[in-house]
Amino acid sequence: CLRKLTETTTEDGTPLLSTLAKVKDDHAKILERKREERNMMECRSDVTNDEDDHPVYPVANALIAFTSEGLNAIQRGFENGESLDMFSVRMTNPAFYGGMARPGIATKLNDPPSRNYDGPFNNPDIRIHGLLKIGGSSKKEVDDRLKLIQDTLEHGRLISDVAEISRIDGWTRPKPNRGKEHFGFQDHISQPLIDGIDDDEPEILPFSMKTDSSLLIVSEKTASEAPGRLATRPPWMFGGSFLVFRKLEQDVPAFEALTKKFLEYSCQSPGHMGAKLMGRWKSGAPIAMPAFHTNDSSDPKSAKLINNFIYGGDICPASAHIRKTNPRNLKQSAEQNFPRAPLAKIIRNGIPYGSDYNGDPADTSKRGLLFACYQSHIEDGFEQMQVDWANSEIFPEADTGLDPIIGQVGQSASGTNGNLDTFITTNTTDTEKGKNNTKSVSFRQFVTMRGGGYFFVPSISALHNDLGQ
Ligand code: N7H
Repeated sequence: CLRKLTETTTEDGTPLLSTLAKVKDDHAKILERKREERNMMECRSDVTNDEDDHPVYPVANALIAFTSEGLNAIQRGFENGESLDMFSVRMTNPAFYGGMARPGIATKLNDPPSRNYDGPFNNPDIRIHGLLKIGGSSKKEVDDRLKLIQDTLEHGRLISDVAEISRIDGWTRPKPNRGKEHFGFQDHISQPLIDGIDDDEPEILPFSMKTDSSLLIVSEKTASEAPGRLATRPPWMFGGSFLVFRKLEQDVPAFEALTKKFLEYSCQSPGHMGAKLMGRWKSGAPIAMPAFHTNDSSDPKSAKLINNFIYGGDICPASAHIRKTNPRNLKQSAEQNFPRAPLAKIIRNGIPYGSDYNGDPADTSKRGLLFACYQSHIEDGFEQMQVDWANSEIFPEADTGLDPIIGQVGQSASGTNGNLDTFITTNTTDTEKGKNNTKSVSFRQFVTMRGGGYFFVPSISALHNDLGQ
């Protein structure tokens, strides 16, 4: 049935499943294909315009990913003696194999107990084998694509006991907050630039963000550098990537209540306090750039163009979310203390869920971010960022404090989040350097994990040749 899925095409002839490009592909070909796709989109006649008069292309894309339990289930179904070499998968990818709740890591992630997750993650009887991730220009496109996939699966009678697909919907927020997450910040600005693939996008080239593709896509190059020493990654994994999915609930009133206390923290406005916590103003303008030390940029469209900066003074606190998760230019001492830091590269692609907060503190409906990120080693990527950086008060140096946005301190037995302690700097000019300008901030953690998992997204050819026996 997996083979059927990879062979199925949509009406316009594009493959049903699109996944990350195979790393061994000729990079020139990938670039050429990107250009062709762009041209094709520009020539399409079936486009409508949105309220801002931007073209809306009726497109959808999908990927399929598996947990280690899912891969084991596929292996058990093989009838011809073929093997996915699950021993090597396990030895070389312990984080993926053991999962997000494995002993040893759960306490470091500080995730809440699974009984406090949302369904289906709170049901210990549900064994999650895989994930279909479908993106589209409208709900209709997504529904149609899902139906096509379900029909293919049913028709193939292969996963006949897929009892139920548990569905989680996310969507871009309505105007004027399109492109922003629930706290109100422009998202999807900064991503690593993949060597050989993003070379034609110099205008957004940030210093120190060029990334070897092998940190994002499993390749022959890193097969033997994997954490387990007794094995190498089986070749069918090459060209695939590990997907970390987390449903992260955001307490918007709590975030807003904290930023309204801006005077206590020597900030100039709630927006300024938010920028100190995030490292960017809501428009996306980085507070570390001189033009935005005290002012927001009003044009979110320029956010990508102003991603080319490094951290110098203390205007952007070292704890700020974007500085914690991508410190860009670490001091030599920090590089020595955190030698694996250069390997922490992820491609993020999350989407908000839940309705917009209507400003009424009595609004108790749930909302947040369906966080997704890709990497070639979960230990070096997501786990290093969450455990060693965001949850640590000493990254990149002593007295930095936790990441105020995603730092996790754990929950009490009754399900109440603990207090998160961090520091922000109060400087507004680069001349006021030094630790005298820091204020400690303590508040109840306002982002809460509500479930998720570790998945492997195989390449199209692996789906076709190796998994779809
Ligand atoms: Fe973050 N937010 O919307 O408030 N994140 N993030 N993130 N994040 C970033 O640069 C946010 C989360 C990274 O290169 C921006 O695209 C929220 C996790 C990284 O300068 C904003 C949640 C992890 C970057 C947010 C959340 C990361 C980044 C600025 C959870 C990894 C790039 C926009 C609810 C463990 C930094 C942008 C760089 C940027 C938000 C989660 C990582 C606005 C609300 C779990 C690497």
